[in-house]
Amino acid sequence: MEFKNLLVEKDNGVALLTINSPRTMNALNSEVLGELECALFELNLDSDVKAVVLTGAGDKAFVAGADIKEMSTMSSHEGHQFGLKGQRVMMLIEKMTKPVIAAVNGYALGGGLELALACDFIYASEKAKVGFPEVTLGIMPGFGGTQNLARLIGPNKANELIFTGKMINAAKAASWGIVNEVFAPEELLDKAKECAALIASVGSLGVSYSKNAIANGLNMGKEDGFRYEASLFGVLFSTEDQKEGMGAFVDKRKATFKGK
Ligand code: CO8
Repeated sequence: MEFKNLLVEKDNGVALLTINSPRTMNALNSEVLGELECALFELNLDSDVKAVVLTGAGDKAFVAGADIKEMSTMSSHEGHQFGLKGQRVMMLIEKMTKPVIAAVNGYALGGGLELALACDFIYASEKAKVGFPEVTLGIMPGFGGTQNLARLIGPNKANELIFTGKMINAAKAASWGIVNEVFAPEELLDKAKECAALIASVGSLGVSYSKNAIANGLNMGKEDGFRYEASLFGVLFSTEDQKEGMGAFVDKRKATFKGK
């Protein structure tokens, strides 16, 4: 499928999904959100794709937020619908059976940071700046940011970032636990793709079930989470990948996984 605002490239199990509207700092308007929903849905169904890297075009921004110009004239009903549309994209990333790595190459603000936080983890460029400027616009985060940030770094740091509207740099974002690793700008994409390729080379069912266990387990008590993990663990023993992975270890050869 062709997109007006997105680029999709696939190489050896890894899909690179680029939001491509650098003139507006890749801001998320209704059209971009709709295209993201379609692209992510397709990538999730594509059995050749084992991991996705999500980034923004240009050297300034990952995504500088939801589109303020579009939002500025919205009615309460339209704002609600827009919020739900954005949240659908965030939830879709979380529910995808394959990992999505955010490669944050510049500003990740408001809805842009929410998009990065919905991904499974974040790699950032030294030039990245992240924050939630919503309060400076008289609104609050609305694409799941209050929920995802507080769960990720705890309420105190989330409160500070959200209540002040300030931006923090990549080093601070890493020290706060928002970003996994920081790279030189020219290295970021290669490092993200390298990590995605590593994920694409292992048993995709094990990866997918792990993502499921972590995401769902966070909404459960610990004992329920353990039980849930054990049930998924058991299911993997009915798969060809488990036989192949363990058989290859015993035979001292490289495993060839089929995702079945
Ligand atoms: N929306 C629309 N256009 C934008 C946005 C945005 N979020 N960010 C940048 N742009 C546009 C600018 O308007 C400008 O366009 P033009 O050339 O036509 O004037 C172009 O991108 C370049 O921007 P600047 O000239 O401002 O570039 P600078 O390098 O000087 O500054 C900044 C870069 C710091 C990123 C600056 O553009 C900025 O502060 N942008 C806004 C950041 C922001 O406030 N983001 C949060 C938006 S609110 C949000 O995301 C809410 C999410 C939840 C919604 C839930 C709905 C219910």
